[in-house]
Amino acid sequence: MSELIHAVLNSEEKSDLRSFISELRSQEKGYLLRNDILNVYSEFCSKHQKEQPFSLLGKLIYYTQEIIQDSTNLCFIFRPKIASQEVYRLTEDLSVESISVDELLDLRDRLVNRFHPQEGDLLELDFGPFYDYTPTIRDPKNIGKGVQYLNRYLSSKLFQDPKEWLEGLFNFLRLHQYNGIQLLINNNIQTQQQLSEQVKKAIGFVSDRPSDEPYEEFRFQLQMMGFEPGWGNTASRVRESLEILDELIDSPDPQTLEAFISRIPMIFKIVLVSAHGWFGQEGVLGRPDTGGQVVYVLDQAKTLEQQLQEDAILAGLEKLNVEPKVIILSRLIPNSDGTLCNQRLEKVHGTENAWILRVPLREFNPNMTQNWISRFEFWPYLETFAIDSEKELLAEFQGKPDLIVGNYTDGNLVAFLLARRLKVTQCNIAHALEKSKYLFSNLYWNDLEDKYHFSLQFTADLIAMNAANFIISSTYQEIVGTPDSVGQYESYKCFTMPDLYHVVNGIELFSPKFNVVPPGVNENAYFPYTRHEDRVESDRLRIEEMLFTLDDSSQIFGKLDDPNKRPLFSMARLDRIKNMTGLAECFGKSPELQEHFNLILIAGKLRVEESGDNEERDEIIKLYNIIEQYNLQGKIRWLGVRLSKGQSGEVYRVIADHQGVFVQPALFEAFGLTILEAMISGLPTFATQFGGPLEIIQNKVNGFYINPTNLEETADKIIEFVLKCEQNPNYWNEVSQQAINRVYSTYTWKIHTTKLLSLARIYGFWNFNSKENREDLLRYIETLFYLIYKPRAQAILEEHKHR
Ligand code: UDP
Ligand code: LCN
Repeated sequence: MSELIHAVLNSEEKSDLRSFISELRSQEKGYLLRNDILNVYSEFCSKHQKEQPFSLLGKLIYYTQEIIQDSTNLCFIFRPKIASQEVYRLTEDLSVESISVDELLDLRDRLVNRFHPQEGDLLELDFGPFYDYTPTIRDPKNIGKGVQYLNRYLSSKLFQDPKEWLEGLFNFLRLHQYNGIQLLINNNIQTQQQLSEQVKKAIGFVSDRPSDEPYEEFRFQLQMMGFEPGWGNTASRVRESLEILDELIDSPDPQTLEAFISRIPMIFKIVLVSAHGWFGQEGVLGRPDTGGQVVYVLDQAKTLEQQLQEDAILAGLEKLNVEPKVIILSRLIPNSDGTLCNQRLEKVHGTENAWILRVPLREFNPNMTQNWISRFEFWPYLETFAIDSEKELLAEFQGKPDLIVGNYTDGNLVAFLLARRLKVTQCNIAHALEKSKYLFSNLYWNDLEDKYHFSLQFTADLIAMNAANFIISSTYQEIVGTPDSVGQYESYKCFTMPDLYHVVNGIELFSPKFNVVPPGVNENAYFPYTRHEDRVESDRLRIEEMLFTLDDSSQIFGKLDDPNKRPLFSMARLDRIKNMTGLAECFGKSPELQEHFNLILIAGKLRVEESGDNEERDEIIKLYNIIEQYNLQGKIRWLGVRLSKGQSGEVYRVIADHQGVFVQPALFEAFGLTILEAMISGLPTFATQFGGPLEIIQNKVNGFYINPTNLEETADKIIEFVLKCEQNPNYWNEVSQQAINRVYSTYTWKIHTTKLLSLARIYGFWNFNSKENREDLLRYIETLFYLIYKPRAQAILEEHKHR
């Protein structure tokens, strides 16, 4: 970047830079984020009739993420490529110097009047040194492909240092048991040398048998050779597994390693932690804090159980009464508002052995712990919840789980506490990291603390993401963003929490712990509207009436003047970031949209007094104001209904029957399950360009991007689409079919679970071989937990006691 700055300074564009700086100086804001910078620059260009992207200055602006102004200097924060940052100070006389991370963080503190050097230095958190022992990916485009990298790394180790690594592999193979029954190898094989010899012998033995001969018929002979169940269910499967091991011993390569580890029967019991929300199978979706995560975890639990069963059968464990078990761990909510969230144990529908286990919070204060608690207030309860859950899980599993998966900040922190105590592999799933969702959430954390408690949330995030053995993200950009926007995990790399701590290196983005594994969509509930044979006519009629004509003011607002217009549909929780009000405003401001469409919203509740959530209450009021301001009576229906999965599937299909569209207008969306649901149903979908939808949709191929902060442009895009549909009646069908194809080819739960289990095995193996290297990191993390997180959580608890 330094070269580029000097190129600008040494060219005739130097005067442009001067004028641009003076333009910046005229702004009220001292801290400009990317969007502000682009706006100022574009105004500057039109004022001075400059060609934007082609100049050197234009290029420099392209890489600028933030600009901070103080009384004399400007600080430019550049992102020359994904996951990297360079910071420069530009003085009044246009001299340039690079500044360090420490200086940058001090500067940010100064900007919010929280820089007090006379009081001594602030605590600095630096996770960097702990990653020195572990391999790191070099090329940013390979970030998120951790397992491929790890396989390559491990197999090269096997190759370079066979003695040590084969010893590791041998010890690993001896480790596996199911309910006390030894698997894979027994005491007849005592050394890795013997292992290598016996494998060849066993291959010879099974090769002589009919390929489909069941394992049980030659189990005894294999046992004598040192092999226990777990290699396969037929002679040919056992042979295949042994041959892969043989090849791995002789000439290791990444594919062979992955193929072999993926076959090891080592995962039977899984915990999925999803603590804060209403976790249930009915009547919970759409409540504040309870959306996609619950859908995701439930679907994941079902498919995981199924996959574990299939794997156990293939491994030849059927006769051992192996019963894989998946437990979703959540909190029990005594005042459960008609849901089953007050039940300790609930079986997951359609499974044999997947359960929701709900553990109550300790009775610190019945006014709090008997009721639902917002995710922003949940922090004080997590440690004791983890301790109590540990006991319950051990009892339910009759032993330790093999894998613990956390969800969202709170679940990930509980997963860390459990994994640390039980010494089990920990996987994290963020779903949404609030840090990038709420602008300046770290810089102004102190002012926002009462409402959001970000100091706890971001500390918990740092703890859990660093402690996790592996992290799965739904998209690449969740980790490191796009060429011009910072990723969600990337935002934890370096930031200040003024007066609390500075993070100089919060996470190693190039660590192979990161893996992109997107979720799927429940194909029983959500399927193309054209599959008439699978649809129930009476349901269709009921949903049709509910959406367009039913008069029920208790849960539906608005009567349509012309119910036959195309529906412009959206469904989301009613929080600020989901921006349902933005969509209503976009519709209100565009007579042309109103001419072509009715706006149908399924969102939250209809009455302020029915909501217990601050943001939801604000949004309800705002939505009514917009309806009034733009006179939308007769053009909008707003449904405050709770739908079952089957019903919501039929909603999308009925909207598609009417050749409608789906709009997802969030200001930021981490992933966006409604987009998958709408697309698989066959709805042309317009989704926010901020976040995950950018990877789900391929613009103008199987859907469309919108910038929800630009209402006019959003309206224009939808109008352009509808006009095209009117000219060419087949256009709607083409986009609809492309949307369906996109989901079936890329977003299925089968793909997700196969990959997740393969990751769990490989990281389990890696963890086993590198355990001692992590202890110092985990000790550091524990210190943060006890010295920063816990006292702050305690303070909230004191406050809760007085509620
Ligand atoms: N949902 C629902 N009713 C509502 C709002 C949402 O059933 O009123 C469901 C929706 O079908 C989807 C999930 O909740 O399965 C929302 O997931 P998404 O990832 O889109 O957003 P999140 O709420 O997790 O931020
Ligand atoms: C949370 C969100 O905010 C959504 O973007 C995701 O789709 C959902 O969780 C499931 O991961």
